[in-house]
Amino acid sequence: MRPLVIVKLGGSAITIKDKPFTPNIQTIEEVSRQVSELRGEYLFILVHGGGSYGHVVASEYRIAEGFFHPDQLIGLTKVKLRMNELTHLILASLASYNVPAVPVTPVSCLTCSSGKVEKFFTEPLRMMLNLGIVPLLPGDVAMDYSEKRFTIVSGDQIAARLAVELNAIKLIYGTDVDGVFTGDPKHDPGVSLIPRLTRSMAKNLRASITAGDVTGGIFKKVEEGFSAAEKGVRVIIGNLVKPGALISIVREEAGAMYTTLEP
Ligand code: IP8
Repeated sequence: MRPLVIVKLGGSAITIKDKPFTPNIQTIEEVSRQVSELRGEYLFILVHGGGSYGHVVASEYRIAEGFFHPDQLIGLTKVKLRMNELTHLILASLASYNVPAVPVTPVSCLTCSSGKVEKFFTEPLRMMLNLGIVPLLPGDVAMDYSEKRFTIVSGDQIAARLAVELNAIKLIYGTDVDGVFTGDPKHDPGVSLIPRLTRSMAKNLRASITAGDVTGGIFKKVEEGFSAAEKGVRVIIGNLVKPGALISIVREEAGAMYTTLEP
């Protein structure tokens, strides 16, 4: 069987983050094209983030805090509606490149406890992979056994968990910057890319950078990424907005820019 690569399509890459409910169609199309080109060599699971779709509504209804008021319940519906829109756009794009993808809804096949995935019914995913189908999963709302009762489960967490459980050879976190930098590349032109990031480097960086959304997002990814890297998955953080970047990251071509996590 072809080796499995899991790609997390970060919200910053596939949506325009500061424009509510706006997709980055160019990136979605370019990723689809590259997946169709790589499909002969690898099996893929694609996981996508919320970007300017899910996060806007999830924070309006404070879904990640768990259940504290019945008015939040309609927020679950609204998050699902928005995330379904984004899933649909990606699915349509994959179909246009003849990639046989099937959307899988995490809220229906996993449960959480205190925001962490506990049980994950992965059998349908395994059966899809056996057929060469590309499962497509969004970050999602999820039911939670703790007093939270519901939560948001990030695409980052879903991707890391699946990478370990399904023995992926690579887990790629795709974002809109080249990887992890010594500071925030969007605000400081003097920063440099860290090609190989260890846990202790990440800890020091985290302490020294006063996080905005971008850095906070990167560190969440790094944390989830290390949980998979420590179990033998090769974890890479790279830029999916650049044309052709997914192919050069998956193949780890010489000269390609990205950060690998070194457990
Ligand atoms: O963007 C969360 O996924 P993420 C998605 O990977 C929702 O953190 C539903 C807000």
